[in-house]
Amino acid sequence: MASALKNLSQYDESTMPSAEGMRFGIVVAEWNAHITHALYEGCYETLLKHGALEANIHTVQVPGSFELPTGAKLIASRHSLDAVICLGCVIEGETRHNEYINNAVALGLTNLGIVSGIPFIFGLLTPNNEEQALDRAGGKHGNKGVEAAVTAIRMGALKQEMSNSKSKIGYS
Ligand code: DLZ
Repeated sequence: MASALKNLSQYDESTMPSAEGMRFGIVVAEWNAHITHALYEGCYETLLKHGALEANIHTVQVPGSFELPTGAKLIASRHSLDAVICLGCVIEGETRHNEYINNAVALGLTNLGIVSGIPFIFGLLTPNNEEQALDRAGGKHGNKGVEAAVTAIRMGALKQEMSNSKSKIGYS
């Protein structure tokens, strides 16, 4: 659903699993830091709000959004994690750099998730201009960092549930 119709910070709290005992990685891109740091704040606060412990949240910064998948792989190699949240903001410019970066991040995180079985969450803003970015980083459309944290908790719970279940997809 287009975010014109949706506030990215709104979700049904009554259906949220507890994040107590879950371990998270957060990777934050430094490009457009005034935006990505606002995403980070929303993300971090939401994890804590649902019971995650500060000691179980590991954060790294990477130079730009293109580096998010590599940063995500590095942090997942270092810690045992239930989900990795990637936060960045690629603003459209005069060239098509944004398309290359956004597609690379989407593909990179998809591949990491499928290969590892760890949820890698796409918390990348892809706005046409700075105003659209601000609207989604604590402005009138909420905060995509909150949405990314909510998705991470839900997927972390699914991962834990499937790890404990005998019936898995596959041949073994
Ligand atoms: C080069 C670049 C440009 C032009 N724009 C952005 C942007 O809007 N947001 C962002 O996160 N990163 C940008 N980058 C940097 C790339 O993501 C990457 O860090 C460099 O191309 C080096 O690999």
